[in-house]
Amino acid sequence: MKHFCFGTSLVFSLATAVHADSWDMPTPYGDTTFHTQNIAQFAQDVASATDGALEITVHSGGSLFPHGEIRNVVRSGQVPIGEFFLSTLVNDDAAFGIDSQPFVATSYEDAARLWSAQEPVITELLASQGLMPLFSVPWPAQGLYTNGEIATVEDLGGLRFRAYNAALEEFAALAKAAPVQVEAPDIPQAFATGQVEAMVTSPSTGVNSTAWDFVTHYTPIDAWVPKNIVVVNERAFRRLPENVQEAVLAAAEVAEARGWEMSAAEAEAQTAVLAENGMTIVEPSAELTAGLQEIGAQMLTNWQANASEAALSILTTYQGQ
Ligand code: PCA
Repeated sequence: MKHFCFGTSLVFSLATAVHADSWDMPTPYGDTTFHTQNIAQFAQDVASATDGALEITVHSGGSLFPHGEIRNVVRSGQVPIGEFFLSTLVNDDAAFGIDSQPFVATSYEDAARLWSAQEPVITELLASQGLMPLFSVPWPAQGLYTNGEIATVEDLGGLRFRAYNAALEEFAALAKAAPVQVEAPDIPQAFATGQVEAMVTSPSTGVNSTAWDFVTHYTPIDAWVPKNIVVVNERAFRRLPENVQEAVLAAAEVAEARGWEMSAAEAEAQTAVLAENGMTIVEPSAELTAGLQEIGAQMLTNWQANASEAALSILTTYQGQ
């Protein structure tokens, strides 16, 4: 009997070992970022729903792969899963970039409607690369960080301006500022060394990078609500046992809903943290808003000129809703 028990537990543990999968997951943002915290919870949810059959190890802050490589390494299968800023894929297809166009969707409500129009289009585009989206979560609306008040677009002229994607580069250039690409974890260093002197980002990233150490003013222009996305390599996903696949999809759905809620809570709370740390929060002047809207209109015209039929359909679906 004893012998039999031993045999059974050995077989059982071998079976567990064979079926247990362990996934490395590169992400671009640091551990204090709410996106990273949401993903850590997602990984925990998957591990507990599958009794440890799938363990996801999150490598945050670009520590395993730099942000710009994450899509490619998931695509090639070097890692099975990863997170990145969705609109960085705009060179593949304009469809990926619509959420970073100024004044298209500026509230969570609009961002959610835009995402429901965008999701089927980008799902198909990603499928052609062997990728499958799991969930997408927005950042709070993007605001302006500067030294001193910015009353008009002209006040941005000549400033070395931190950018995180092509749209923000275009935005800075149209404002006659000088765009410099800097990843979020490198923001404090870029300001400290004078590489940049102004930026547009969320209150979350402002707080995560202690913006009050290098800028005095925050202007909530709330011009766009860009998203991160978590994707899996489709072959890696299909290799998982069916019940594990189901657990991943269920946890992803929960993570998307939780992430949107976290984002909305951050928008207010982190703006308050900027103020508590001595930053001056200035509502944008009518003149500044009008100037930024002109830039947005120009950018959207350029986006449309580069957009595929499928990308254009996102805008018509969204605007028709
Ligand atoms: N934070 C990220 C992307 C948008 C945001 O709010 C960043 O600044 O890189």
